Amino acid sequence: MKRFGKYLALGLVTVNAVLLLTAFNLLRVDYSRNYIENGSFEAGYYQHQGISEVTVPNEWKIWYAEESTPKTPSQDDPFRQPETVVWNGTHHPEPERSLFWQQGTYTFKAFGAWKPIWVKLWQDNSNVVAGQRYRFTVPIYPDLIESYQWDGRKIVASDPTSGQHRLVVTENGRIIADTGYLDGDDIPFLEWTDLELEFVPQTSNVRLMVEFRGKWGLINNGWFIDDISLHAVAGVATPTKRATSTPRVIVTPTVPPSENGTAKSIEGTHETFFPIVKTYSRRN
Ligand SMILES: [Ca+2]
Repeated sequence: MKRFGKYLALGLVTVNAVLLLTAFNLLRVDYSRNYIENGSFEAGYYQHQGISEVTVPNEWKIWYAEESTPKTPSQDDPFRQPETVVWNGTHHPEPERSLFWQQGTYTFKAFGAWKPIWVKLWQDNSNVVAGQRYRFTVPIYPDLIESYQWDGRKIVASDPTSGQHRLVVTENGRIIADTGYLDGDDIPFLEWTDLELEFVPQTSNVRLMVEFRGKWGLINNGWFIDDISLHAVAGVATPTKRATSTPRVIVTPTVPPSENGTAKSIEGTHETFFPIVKTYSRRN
């Protein structure tokens, strides 16, 4: 009985120590800090595996589908290598300058003409605090064009499944939060959307990934990303709308629906230990 009491006391001391450590760590959380490194792509870049067509922002890693990557359902042509750039907008003319650059001098662009592409961009972060809620935000602009009018105006891709977008957070290889694949019904083409995902890590190491893909060989499969952030949030946040002075491209979707159909195709999401809050709000 004495030994049982000793173990009980030891257990209580351990639990209290863990609780105190957790409370201490939570007190260290800076709610004003952006925990993403080089989220606006202003801090340099490198060539992925020395490939000049695949430029990656520093602090980020990339994966892209190749011809051998299995196709998605109903896809006909195979995936091909995309081109990616960290684009300097210093001398770029308006109105594109204020459209594709959300913050600073550089924006990230991935694109492919007449070919399906699939890109994942991720960053490992070891500065999060276990038990704290975070919001991962990726402003994204799907530049998915079916054709151009005689005056150069863009005709947006009419099939909402032309573009699929996803945010994923993993911890030691295990998915802890996932938006699932969101197509054009959730992430409208030719405009900015803040794609957001909230999560609560159990450790201080997480991997944050944004993913997008186009399964048709459009005249332009393109995406812009800029001003990515990771912020600690208190409680459960509600969807937010961010004001922007960004002008929207005037688009006249006169092209009839694609023969490939307009059925929404969202693949299964994963069960997670913590509740997920996923929000996406248009920037207008
Ligand atoms: Ca930027």
